[in-house]
Formats: sequence, C-alpha cells, structure tokens
Amino acid sequence: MKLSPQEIETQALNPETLQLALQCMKVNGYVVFEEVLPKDLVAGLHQEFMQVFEEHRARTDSNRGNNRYQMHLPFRDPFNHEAVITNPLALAVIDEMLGQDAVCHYFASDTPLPGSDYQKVHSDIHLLFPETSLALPAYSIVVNIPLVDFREDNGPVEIWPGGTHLMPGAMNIQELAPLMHSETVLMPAGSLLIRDMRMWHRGTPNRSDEARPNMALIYSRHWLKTHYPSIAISAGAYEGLSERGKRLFRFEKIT
Ligand SMILES: O=C(O)CCC(=O)C(=O)O
Repeated sequence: MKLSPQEIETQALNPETLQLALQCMKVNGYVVFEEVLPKDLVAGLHQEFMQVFEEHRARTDSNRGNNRYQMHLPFRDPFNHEAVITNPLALAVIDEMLGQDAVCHYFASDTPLPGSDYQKVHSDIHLLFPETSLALPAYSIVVNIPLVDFREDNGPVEIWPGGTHLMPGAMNIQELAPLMHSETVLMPAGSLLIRDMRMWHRGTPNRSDEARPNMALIYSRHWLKTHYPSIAISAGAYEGLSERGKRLFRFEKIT
C-alpha cells in the first residue's frame, strides 16, 4: 500500500487505511507499507549492516542455503532506532492483531548474496493445534525492512498469500505450493512488509551483483514459546528505550 504523504509525515495511519491493512492481514496474510522509513535512516542502516555482515561472513558459513545468510543483529544504534523497533505504522497493525501486550523476541536479518538459490517453500512458525482443523487468529507477526530495493533480479521474497496463513493441520507444502498462486514482493528500501508468520514463502535467487539485506523483527503474543535465542540487550540500551520499547523487549536477556 502507498500511504498518503500526511500518513508518512505523521507516522499515523488514517482509520480507513488501518482497517484496510487489517483486512489485508486477515485475508492475504500480509500487508506492505511502501517506503515509509526516512531515507537517511535507511541509508545509515544499510551502511552499518554491510559492515556487521561482512565481519560475520568472514567468520561464519552461510546457514540458509548457498550464499544465503540469516544473521542476528546487535541491539544497538542504528539497528534499534525507535522508528525500527517501535514503528508506529507497524505497531498499529500489531496492536490490533496481537494485542498491546505483545513482545518482540527476534531481531535479525536475511541476506541472499549473488549465487543464492531458491529456498524450499516454508512457514516460519509451528501451528498451535496441528491436530485440529481450526484456522486460528494471528499469534506471531514478522516485520521485514528491506535495506535495498527488492527487485525481480536481486532475490525478492516470494509469498503465497490468500490463505496459507490459515491452513489448518499438516499440509504437503512442497506439492501444493507449485499449484497455488504466489507473488514476489517487490518494494523500495525502507518499506515495511508485515506478514503473518504462518504464511508460506521462500527466498529466491539473487541474480544481481550485490547483497540484498532484509531486517526481520518478530512480534508475538506474550505467551508464545519459540526456539529463538533471547536478544542480548545491555542494561544501558534497555534503559534508553521508550516505555513502549521496554514493554516490547521485556522478556529478553537484559544484562
Ligand atoms: O529472503 C528473505 O528475506 C527471507 C528468507 C527466509 O524466508 C528464510 O531464510 O527463512
């Protein structure tokens, strides 16, 4: 969705936009707010990311297939800027979908490099009651922030909207996905891709000559237990957060 200049300037959704975004989340499993973060913030995030990423790459093998890296992010400036972690446009959706006592428990990134391949189509979260045929409300949402434009040639995320987030029980994803509608999410740097963690998706090959970094923050209902390691947050960084930030990261490892 393209927001109005006023919505971007005030970082507040009109009531009609919020309702439309919520309907997109419920029906399609995702919504995109295009190019809503300040350009200078995104440029700073990209520059700092590439430095941290190159250091990580020098000491670590790729962990999401050939030339594709998942990397946790340090909880520090500029990554933990309030426009990133407590973004009002994303939180407007998250508050309605998960409730105001949701937590943020994952602070990381995905980066396909030139030479990466298709991933298997997958969902990012377990079903709560796989033995039933019930489609449940959302309980976990990922906010992706592209740090470069996502184009056809540089490995955009491919998604299966329109119901895969509501699939009850175990499905044969690999057999079903090729028979279903999918889309690549093309969006400018600094957009917000807000998606239900259950929605099927995959990384696609990066055929350009540059890395394609994507920040990933996961927000969940406070009772959800996952296998992700705690986010390491220094006491100083935690104290520097807004009240909302403190509440969102209250279950993480504050040292
Ligand atoms: O390409 C991306 O940003 C998403 C990658 C992904 O879905 C994964 O590694 O699980």
